[in-house]
Parts: sequence; structure tokens; C-alpha cells
Amino acid sequence: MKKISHKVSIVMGSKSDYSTMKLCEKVLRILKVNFETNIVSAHRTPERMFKFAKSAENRNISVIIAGAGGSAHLPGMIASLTRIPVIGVPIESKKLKGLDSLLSIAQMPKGIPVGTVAIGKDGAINASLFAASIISNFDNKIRNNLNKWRSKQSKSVKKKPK
Ligand code: RP5
Repeated sequence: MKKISHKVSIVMGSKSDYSTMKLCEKVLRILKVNFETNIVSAHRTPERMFKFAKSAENRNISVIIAGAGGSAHLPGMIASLTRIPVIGVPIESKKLKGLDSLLSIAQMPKGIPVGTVAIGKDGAINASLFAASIISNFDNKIRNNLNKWRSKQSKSVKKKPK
């Protein structure tokens, strides 16, 4: 069987999302998962978004992580244009603390799913772990790296609080 090299595509609606979304990159680097990072806005660069989503499959992207704040339609719009799994990261918005982003991303009507993680930095970290977890079904190297990461995390938790 031909070995497929898996790649995660990280996108975000604005440069201002990067302080959160860079944690996706950090985790993927630790797990040695290939990735690319781009700014793609559903409302400011709709044509870029369309091109990005339509070309993702031919570019061998396995999972898309899309971070958006405000009226966070980006992950849902991308998911509507590709069959590749999309994980949405609700960015913590200034006015509503990300609750608006969370609801926009999570409450997709039936037919087009978006996997949704927690608001903000925890969500960004979990989105990458989730992407690696999907890829680990098909890639032994990533499976080993993810298992090692989890076992290190378990070992780091002390039995007593002091
Ligand atoms: C969304 O609007 C972005 O995802 C960002 O979270 C939010 C605010 O964008 P900026 O005004 O900071 O560029 O498009």
C-alpha cells in the first residue's frame, strides 16, 4: 500500500487569532505531525477561503483546524466545501468571551459537521491532539508519538497535592 504522508492545515480568520492558534503548531511540532498555517477569512477573503477548501483534498490535507472568533462561520463554511474533517477552535472574543464563537461553531445544523473544542488556548491544544488522534489511525509514527505524549502527561501528575 502506498504510504500517505499526512498533513494538518491550520487556518484562522485573522492575524489576531494567532496568539491562540500558535499552540496548535506547538503541539503538532512535539508530535512530529506535518502542518501548514494560513490566514483565511470567510468574510474578508471569501475567495481565498473557497480556493483553500476546494484544493485541500488534492493537497493531501488529512485534517483542517479552523480557528475563528466573532461571528465564527469560518469552520462551517470550510466544512461545507470539503469532505475533509474540520475541527473548529472558538477564539475568545473581546465582547462575549468566545461564547458567540463557540455557539456559531458547535451549533451546526445537520448535514455538515464541525468537531468543536473548548474556547481559547485549551481548545487550540486539544484540536491538535484530536487531529493527531485521527491521523494515528493510519500512521504508526504518529500513534507512537501520541502514546508517548499521553504517558508523559500521566507520569507528570503527582499522587498528592503537596
Ligand atoms: C474573525 O474576527 C477572526 O477570526 C477574529 O477572531 C475576529 C476579529 O478579527 P480582527 O478584527 O482582530 O482582525 O474574523
